[in-house]
Amino acid sequence: MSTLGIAIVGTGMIGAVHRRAALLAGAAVRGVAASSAQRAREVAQSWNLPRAYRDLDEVLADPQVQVVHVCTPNHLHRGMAQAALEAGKHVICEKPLATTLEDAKALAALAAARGRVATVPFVYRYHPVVREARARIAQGELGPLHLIHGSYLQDWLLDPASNNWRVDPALGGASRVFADIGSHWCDLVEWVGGERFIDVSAAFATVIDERGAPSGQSFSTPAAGGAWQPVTSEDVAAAMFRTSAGTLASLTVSQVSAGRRNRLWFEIDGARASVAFNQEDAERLWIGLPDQREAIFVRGPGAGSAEQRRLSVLPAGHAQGYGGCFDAFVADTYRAIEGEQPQGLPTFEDGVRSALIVDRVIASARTRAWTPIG
Ligand code: SOE
Repeated sequence: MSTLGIAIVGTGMIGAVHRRAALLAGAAVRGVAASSAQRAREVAQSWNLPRAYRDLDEVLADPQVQVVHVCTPNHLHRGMAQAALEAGKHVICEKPLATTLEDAKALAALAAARGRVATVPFVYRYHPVVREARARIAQGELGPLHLIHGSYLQDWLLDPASNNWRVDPALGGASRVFADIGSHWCDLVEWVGGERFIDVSAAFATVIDERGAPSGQSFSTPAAGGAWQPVTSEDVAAAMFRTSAGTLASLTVSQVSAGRRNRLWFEIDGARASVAFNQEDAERLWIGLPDQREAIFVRGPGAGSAEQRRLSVLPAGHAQGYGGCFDAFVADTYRAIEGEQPQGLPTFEDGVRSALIVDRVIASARTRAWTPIG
């Protein structure tokens, strides 16, 4: 495999995660672009990179860059990913792919027309035990599905002093908590369960009406001072879905649930068995069985499905986790650029699917009605 040259655009918490994953996958990080030339210089120095790009145009003009990682606030995704594709680059674009369904569709069409690899980090697909759950369901171990349920809860916006660009719909998009983290849950359970949602009934609530001045990165400690601002995006949401096979699903999402830092949890209950997964305890898959039995499948390279083994790069008992998912996702994106076809790689098409679900969830919350997804 030849060394890929990559550039990272956006230097917040997630830009640093992309950088570590790129390095581990053997790419050469050529440089970084940020919200200002000064910030790009500071980050390039601390990351020990050859270049601090003044802006995106400079990134795209660099012939040593084959892949652009778009890690900026959501409202910039469309323009940046489009420019990168038009310049012939492969693109990894943070989720949500775009803040509207139309923009997400336009990006996916462009990536297909240009024949570029274009992926979106729905990285929870890369937990090895998630792959195990998917394989067991695909093999029929659970039988027909009866129910899908779960939640994705965080608390980094619990303090009214906390604020962030995501809270502002002009920068984050019309939906906040659902588009930011509900999108992960929907991608995950559709992919694991193999059934697609066709209808939704959703409700949103903003429980903190005013927040301090926007500051800092996601999950950072709020800074004091600044004028308080009214909040219009949702802090919590509840949604019911129905799949094409008729299975009911329910989801609760929140960024204001004390003590829940990044707890994505789902359970899929079938006629013969159930499986449950907790992102904060991701070394184990719970398997519920009839006749007073239950089992735990432990992550590791020595047992289980082929994909579970492939992604278990450390022995059982040596925890992997979120960072490992990101590393595997980025490595698979680069493998796709080299012509391989890694299983379960989330692409711009998955970004469009997610944008469609978010669009329909928003419509349902506004109209208070069951709304078709399609
Ligand atoms: C913030 O809520 C965030 O960083 C999301 O944007 C990510 O997609 C999720 O993986 C963790 O939380």
